[in-house]
Amino acid sequence: MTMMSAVRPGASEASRLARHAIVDLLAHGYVILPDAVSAAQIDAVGAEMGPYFAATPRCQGDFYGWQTTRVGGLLSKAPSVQRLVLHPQVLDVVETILAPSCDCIQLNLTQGVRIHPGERVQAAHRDEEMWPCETKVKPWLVNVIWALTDFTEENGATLLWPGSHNETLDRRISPQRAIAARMKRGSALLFLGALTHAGGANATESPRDGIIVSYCLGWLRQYENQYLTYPPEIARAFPKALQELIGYRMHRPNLGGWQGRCPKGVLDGEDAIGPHIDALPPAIAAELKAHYGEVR
Ligand SMILES: O=C(O)CCC(=O)C(=O)O
Ligand SMILES: [Fe+2]
Repeated sequence: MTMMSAVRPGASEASRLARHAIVDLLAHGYVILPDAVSAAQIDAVGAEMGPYFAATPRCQGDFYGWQTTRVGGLLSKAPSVQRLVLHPQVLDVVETILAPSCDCIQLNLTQGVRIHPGERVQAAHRDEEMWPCETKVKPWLVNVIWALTDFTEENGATLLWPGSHNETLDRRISPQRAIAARMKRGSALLFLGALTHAGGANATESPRDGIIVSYCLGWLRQYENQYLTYPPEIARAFPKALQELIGYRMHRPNLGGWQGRCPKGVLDGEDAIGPHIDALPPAIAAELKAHYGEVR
């Protein structure tokens, strides 16, 4: 056994952990993956985020908070976040939950959240509230909060209302029912977009830092406009998997195109003058073929 395999789960161990995580996430609405990345990886993210947390003014608003600093567009500001977004076990869990309801999942946002000393408890909410649709039969969003500092009850660990994803939203839900997502830095909290939760109050002298990585169904409007945040000249340098996650990909049938073709064409320098080309899932393609027969 090598050093690596002694400290890192092998492929089958990782997929067993992912299966457990999926069961917990669906049952309780959240799950914590302890030590999901190494201290070195979290150090790198923290070092890249430091100057942005320091330079960005505090938020303004009763949702965002008044003693909180938020930073968006992390894939280019803090490139180490790219590895968090592409974390294989997290992606495995998220895809299992969201992929059945879309052609492909997408990145909804990346956001650094620094809760400063003195910040009050955020109002209870659901992250799926941004899409004003009464009933959502299946999950539309899975959020991940990566702990850059330890999360404690005292410093503002995210508050969660276990099981609330099966209830209707109650903004005045009892605080007694909430639990604090205590976790060590390098751990990841995953929760469903329908789970009632809130950023915690920070009663300590030090900031609480986290990174939100949010994934959603590929046919929804993204919270963070990914194409303005990562225009082609920036996105071109990203790994293909990341380009696709932010939306440089067609969502079949025929959604999110550029000039009637796959938006990846922009990154590849394709000519804007060209044919519209069907991007259909196999079932619809077969239906249309059956409708017309083989003759074109
Ligand atoms: O930072 C946190 O703990 C949670 C923040 C949150 O829920 C949000 O901003 O939507
Ligand atoms: Fe939230």
